[in-house]
Amino acid sequence: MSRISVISGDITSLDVDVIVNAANAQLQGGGGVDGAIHHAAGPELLEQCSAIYRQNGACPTGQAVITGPGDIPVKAIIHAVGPVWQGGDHDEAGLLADAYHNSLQLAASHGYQRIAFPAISTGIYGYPKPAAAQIAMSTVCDFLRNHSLPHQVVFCCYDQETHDLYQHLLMNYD
Ligand code: AR6
Repeated sequence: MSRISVISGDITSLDVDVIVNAANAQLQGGGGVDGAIHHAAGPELLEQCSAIYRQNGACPTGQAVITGPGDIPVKAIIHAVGPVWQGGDHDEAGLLADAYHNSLQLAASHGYQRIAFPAISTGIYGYPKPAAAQIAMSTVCDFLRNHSLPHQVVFCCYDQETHDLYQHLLMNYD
């Protein structure tokens, strides 16, 4: 699937239109990629997130909201809330797929061409990396088959294991 690429690195330094954050339901920043994004974006991002939280309340698991980019040189940031891994029988797979699908939907509705995802839920939220990679890849491939936007999806991997998992899956989708 030529519209998908897999790279290693820090999602805050990519040349894309929109980056996805692995956020928490309160949109209040945290550790992992969320911490890196808030650190790079500066205090304006937290203000925007707090305003959304004040207006809408918590962002349900599997849903996503969009903000401006603060100081990060992209057009927008999508904050998606992935599931906390609880053993697999709490609809974690469906909710993780929803987080990817709803992020893609938001990006498409704003006309964005290039989007980058981190491996949502696979850090602090404890989702097993191989299963999460499979869901990420199949959800994105299904979406791209049916939509012209976003045109390009980048899976931004922060560790070698995640990179190898995505690379292997991508070869099987070609
Ligand atoms: N660029 C790309 N990927 C990264 C970066 C980065 N700069 N930093 C970490 N990762 P996590 P979660 C990878 O824990 O599991 C926060 O506190 C990381 O190696 O960031 O969805 C939120 O506020 C892993 O592969 O997100 C929530 O409370 C992936 O990003 C909670 O953590 C996701 O790991 C969300 O947990």
